[in-house]
Amino acid sequence: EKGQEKWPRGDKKVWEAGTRGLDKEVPDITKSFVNHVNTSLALQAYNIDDFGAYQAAALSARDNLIINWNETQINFTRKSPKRAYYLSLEFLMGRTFDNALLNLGLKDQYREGLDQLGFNLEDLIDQERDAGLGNGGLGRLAACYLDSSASQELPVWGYGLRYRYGIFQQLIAPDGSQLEAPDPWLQNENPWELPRADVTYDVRFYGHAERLGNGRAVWSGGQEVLAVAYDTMIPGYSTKNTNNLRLWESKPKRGFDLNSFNAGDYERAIESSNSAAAITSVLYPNDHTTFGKELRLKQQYFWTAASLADILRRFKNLNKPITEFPQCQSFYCSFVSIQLNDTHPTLAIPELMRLLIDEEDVPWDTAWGIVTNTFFYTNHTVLPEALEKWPVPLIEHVLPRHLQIIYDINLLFLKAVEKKFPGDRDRLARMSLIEEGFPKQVRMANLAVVGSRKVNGVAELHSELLQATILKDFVEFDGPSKFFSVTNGITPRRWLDQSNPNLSNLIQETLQIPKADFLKDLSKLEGLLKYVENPTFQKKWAAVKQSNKERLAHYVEVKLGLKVNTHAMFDVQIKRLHEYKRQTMNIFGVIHRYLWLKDMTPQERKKVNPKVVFFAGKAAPGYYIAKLTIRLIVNVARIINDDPDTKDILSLYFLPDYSVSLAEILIPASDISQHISTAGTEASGTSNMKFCLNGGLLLGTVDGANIEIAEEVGEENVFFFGHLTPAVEDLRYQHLYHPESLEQKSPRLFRVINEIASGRFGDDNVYEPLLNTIRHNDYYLLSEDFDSYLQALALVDESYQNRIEWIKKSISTTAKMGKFSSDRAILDYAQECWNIEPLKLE
Ligand code: T68
Repeated sequence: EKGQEKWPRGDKKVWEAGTRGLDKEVPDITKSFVNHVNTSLALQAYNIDDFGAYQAAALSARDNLIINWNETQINFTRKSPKRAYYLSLEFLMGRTFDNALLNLGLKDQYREGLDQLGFNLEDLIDQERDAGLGNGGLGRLAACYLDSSASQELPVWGYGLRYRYGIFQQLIAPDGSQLEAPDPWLQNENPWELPRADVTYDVRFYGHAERLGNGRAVWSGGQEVLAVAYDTMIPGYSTKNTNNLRLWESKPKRGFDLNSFNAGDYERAIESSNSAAAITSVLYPNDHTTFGKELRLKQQYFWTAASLADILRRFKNLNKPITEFPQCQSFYCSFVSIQLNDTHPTLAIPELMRLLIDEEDVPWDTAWGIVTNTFFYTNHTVLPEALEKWPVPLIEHVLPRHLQIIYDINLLFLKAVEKKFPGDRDRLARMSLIEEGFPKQVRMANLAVVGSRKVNGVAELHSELLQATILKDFVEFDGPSKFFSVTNGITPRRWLDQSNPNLSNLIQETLQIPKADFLKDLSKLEGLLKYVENPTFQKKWAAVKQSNKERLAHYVEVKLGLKVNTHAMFDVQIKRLHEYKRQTMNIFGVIHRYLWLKDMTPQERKKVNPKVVFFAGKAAPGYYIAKLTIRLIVNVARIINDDPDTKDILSLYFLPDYSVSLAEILIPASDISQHISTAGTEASGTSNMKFCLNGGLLLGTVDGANIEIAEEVGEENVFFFGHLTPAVEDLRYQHLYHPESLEQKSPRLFRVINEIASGRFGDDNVYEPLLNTIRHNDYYLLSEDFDSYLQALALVDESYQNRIEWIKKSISTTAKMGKFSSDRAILDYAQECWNIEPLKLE
């Protein structure tokens, strides 16, 4: 007993039994954990901390994944089904450990085993750094789709880049503005990846391309860089199927230049090796803007070239004729479909042409037939500034052979357009892959459309807008059947079971079905509708929300040292900072509320329901107006939270460094969330789905997937406001040519803006450029929507007063979210595009 006191943590007997590894009393998990502590980490019970324990537990969970992964991949190789590849420059995975345990169905066992060894599972989960290899919705969508592909047992691989630095870490400076710091997420070994030293490809840049006269060309010289594969296991939920995400790292082909080194020119010697390694060094932190930087182009080519080489090599192992590479008449003679996640991987189109023509000696027409049956293109935005264009001289310099191929594709394409629409020169100019100007530019969206079999938008409205605006000419040329819509989805494993275990448990206990039943068929949530009127169930539902609000409050207290009133309504807006998403309107709304409260007598204030507003999100480092918005939010928070008149009924928090794992805490705690983009600008949105799945109500504009959410859950359960898409163009025109004074348009907005300008929230003049965007042309129509926004907020307040009615809305919302599972979305792609079928590992 005395020795027991000195034992550092957990049960000494269990540690000892685990070390011996023979004791039948000790579960395998314990043995494997202790074994990893002792061998992989060379630690002991005496010197292991939570981080070490996380590593050991992760390695032991990984052992399970590796076995399933191997068996799945061998099964795919043996049965050679048609496969789909998801090419995405971003995979915003977040944490893996918790998700792996849930998908493996081992979470409870691990919790128990670790407890005996003196560790708390939740604390270990918190040790993991997010894999932040993405900016926002587009990257997180890719991650949800991988989870669904594995869970639906579909033969799908992801291909991306292994950035050494992910999305920057956001800090808030003393003056309230955003600062950026690097995100060295790989600093402490990443247990979830397997380096594949044997899977490498050479990738060429620069040099020159010489046509041979027979359609082929030789591309030589320039710089060669090595692509090395790293594999990440993607476990399916409640299946052994485990898919693969292959990320490429760039390395110098040879260590360094020995000649220069020997000549004493050390800098020269390592220069080329540095430039090779630089390609995968960092994720570009811009969403919705393009910069035309050479390194970004090199990233795109490096990744598509390595991925295509890998896909082609796998296909060639099958010894099938090359024409069977993509879609053909019969399901059984086609092997590859490739999804392009936005235009970022569009170079895959000329690259596959190059491989087929120059390396495989395939004639142009055959090659073009293969290419145009292989690729599928998803568009994620109609914002003009986000449509990728690359200067022709830059492509010519970096990828001379690809520019030739792009010009050849364009020539044949424009001939076909001319044939269908003779003499329509404007149309030719609009549809050309090359935009005239100084310099000329390659239009990547046009290239993606021309080179793909099908093209889709990410929600109904967005797909309609695409076809009516930026792709109109292409619809007229190709016919409407090439264009369709797949509404985005989210994985209920992470966004319900993992992030909100209390709700998931309540649902299971209420529906009395195994969790896997509703987590893999989200429409089963409709079963909850039977309980909407049940007072006991309502109480339990409210108690879960309350516990999630307390969890968030605890996070805020630990991270920011601030106390949050958990009896208030929680109002949340979390997303990338962007003018079109209108965080500005939200903060103006908060200021309006503050002024309104200040105008009241203390008695009147007592009758107001308390409210807490949360913001989180990053601004692109070069996006000045978005960064000013953050600064304004932070400074307004300082004033409001400190005002004794109002602080009990209104408070405001900007939570720094928004991430997937922070979203997992914020979303389940929300009563109401805001999705308030100018109509027609948000392609879909996916956090709207996450909030509603977790019983948070939606306040939003008639935009993106908000519309379909309302269709599913019923308009009576969402708070809509603002102008509709068809009005937006006219309003912008009016703003430009017949501007009305802000004072007339919205006196309330006028007052808010004047209060900011007067220096009430500090820094009198710094906000002028932000305020001017609204005073002047107000492109995102804040002044047009502000009053109806305030009305909607008032309606939210009123509805929240009737708590029972609110809870009923909340339950009904969750119950009707089945459509928004990413399982549905991925099956849409599998059927509409890829023509692939599940292949279950028995
Ligand atoms: C988002 N796009 C859409 N882009 O804005 C959102 N862009 O409505 C939609 O729900 C989501 O995609 C998924 O479809 C993005 O997130 C980017 O992050 C991005 C990154 C680099 C370049 C351009």
